[in-house]
Amino acid sequence: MISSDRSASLIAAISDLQEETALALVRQRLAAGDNPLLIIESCQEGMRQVGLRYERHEYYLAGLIMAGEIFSQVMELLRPVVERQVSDRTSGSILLGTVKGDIHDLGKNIVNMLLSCHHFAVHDLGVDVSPTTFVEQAAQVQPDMVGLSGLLTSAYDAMQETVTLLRGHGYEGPIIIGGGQMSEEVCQYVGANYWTTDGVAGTELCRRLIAGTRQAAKPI
Ligand code: B12
Repeated sequence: MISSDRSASLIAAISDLQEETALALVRQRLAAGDNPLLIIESCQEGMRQVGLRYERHEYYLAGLIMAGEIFSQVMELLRPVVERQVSDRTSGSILLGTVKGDIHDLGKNIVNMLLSCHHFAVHDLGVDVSPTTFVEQAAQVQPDMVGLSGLLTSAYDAMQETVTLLRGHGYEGPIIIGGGQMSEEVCQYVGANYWTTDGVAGTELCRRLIAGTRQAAKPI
């Protein structure tokens, strides 16, 4: 199978919630030497399709849960490969969390993994994190940057509240928002500095910020 066919099959397997097929395809792609970051990309597209099928009422909550479980298992397969392949010594620290009211964490966990591989100290506060907790932890950890994750439309307000509180308490570092529905418009509404819908690009941005090259990075 050529690479684009493997990618299409994996997207379809996730979209159809075919767990065994999806895992077999990931193993095949890894065995064929495919870049694990491209495998993550296919999985993300598969998850996006699950979301669309949920919107069309083809799937219900159970479908979202199942998709989440498949994705978690795929990540178990990919994590050691990503960890082996990334070998640079960038260092910096980030305070990361999914904002209040939102419990989606698969994307955030990918970003955690990618940044950890680049030797960032990642202080992951988990999910449904209140603005106050972000502020308390920022004061304690003194991170180089803050990353807010959120997938729900309702997360925009929680993000805005978090940014406002962080700034009000004197946090001056960059604030990056990430999640499938982020955009320039959302970024402006929230008052964040950067936005991304892609974990690999987001990781690259964090590395650039640490390297001090804060050139125009929106959109990334
Ligand atoms: C799986 C899933 C779930 C799982 C989540 C499991 C988990 N442990 O995360 C469960 C079942 C819990 C769930 C619950 C719900 N979900 Co849901 N879910 C999804 C689904 C299908 C996939 C999300 C996902 O994991 N994608 C894959 C990851 C890798 O992508 P990602 O999160 O975007 O992350 C990438 C980038 O955005 C970026 N990134 C993410 N965060 C950050 C942060 C930083 C700092 C950086 C740099 C980068 C970055 O890096 C990642 C890698 O590239 C989406 C569909 C979609 N289009 O996203 C719906 C979706 C997000 N869910 C939706 C809904 C409605 C719900 C529920 C309200 C359903 C319900 N009736 O209860 C609840 C809400 C619960 C809550 N309070 O949060 C809607 C949201 C609609 C909206 N506009 O608000 C979506 C869009 C589905 C849809 N199309 O309708 N869901």
